[in-house]
Amino acid sequence: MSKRKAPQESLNEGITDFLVELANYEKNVNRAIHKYNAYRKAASTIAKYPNKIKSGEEAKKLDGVGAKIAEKIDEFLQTGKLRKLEKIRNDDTSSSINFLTRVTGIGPAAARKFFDEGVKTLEDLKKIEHKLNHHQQIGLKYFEEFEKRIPRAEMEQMETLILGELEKIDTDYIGTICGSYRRGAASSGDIDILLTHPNYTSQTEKQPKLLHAVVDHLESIGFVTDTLSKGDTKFMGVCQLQQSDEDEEEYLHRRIDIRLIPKDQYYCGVLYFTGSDIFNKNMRTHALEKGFTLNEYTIRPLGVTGVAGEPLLVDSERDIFEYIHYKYREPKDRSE
Ligand code: DCP
Ligand code: MN
Ligand code: MG
Repeated sequence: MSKRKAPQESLNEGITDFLVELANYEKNVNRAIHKYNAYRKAASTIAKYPNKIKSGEEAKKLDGVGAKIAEKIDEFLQTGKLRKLEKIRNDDTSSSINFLTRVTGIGPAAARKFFDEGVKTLEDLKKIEHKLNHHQQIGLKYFEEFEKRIPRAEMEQMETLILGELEKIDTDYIGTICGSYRRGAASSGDIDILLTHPNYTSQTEKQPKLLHAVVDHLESIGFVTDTLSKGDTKFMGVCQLQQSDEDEEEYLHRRIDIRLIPKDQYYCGVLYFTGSDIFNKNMRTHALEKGFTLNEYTIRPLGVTGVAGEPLLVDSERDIFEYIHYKYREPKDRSE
């Protein structure tokens, strides 16, 4: 999961930028996830709107834009700024907590705790490095590098490398780079890899070896450089491409997540981890309206009493769209 989302480029960039800033404030400082979602949703519909918005009234007609956001849009259009945001930016507590959550491994709760202990800046964190857990220490070590987005060309190089190495370990592996990369993004915050193998299904034993073999191999060739966490089905870590003779500069360290998924749940996983998160939410809502419950593992019909039945057979992403009568969308059209 990446921390910094790409800015939304649109005719209404000023508006979408302030909405995203408010969203992050609600999530990181107030831990108000519903408000975070509401601002993100409004930002995403406005980003898609093809005209330059001239008033809050006009914006209010769009999905997810209510009276309060419309009011903020009016204030922004009339004055070029937002008092609420100016206040947040000038507030020591908010800006420090917001900053601390940019370190991977530091969530809103840990950020609040560090702040209460007087830890506010990168320098402060370095001084109490021994108090950080391993994940946070790595987050601190690569702070500047993780802040940089990964250009698509580099994502393509990593995809080629990873899929090539998978083939060397065991030709039966199936791997997909999901996340924003699969949606065609020009840059990505991290690398999200989904992995499966025909020997592993939800009916067999867990097979952590299938994941660890891949991680160990990627480590042995020097691609994976650090581990943040390594479980039976999920690896979170750091990777780096090796510099070649043609390259002028070293590659940066990048965040990489690898998930091992049972074969029968693979396409629900691919769908979920391709996102976007807003697209996922909308699709889940649609599924519920059609009487199905959809998550990152399965799609199940809901009985009259609202109890979920057995998982339906899924052999492709398309199958899932068809079960719920949702028009198929290519990954590049799944921003919301
Ligand atoms: N996801 C989700 N809900 C969340 C977190 C993640 O549905 N709360 C899904 C959708 C995301 C995918 O997982 O697209 C990967 O998560 P990332 O945070 O890595 O998001 P992206 O890859 O889309 O963007 P980025 O380029 O910033 O990494
Ligand atoms: Mn990710
Ligand atoms: Mg990602």
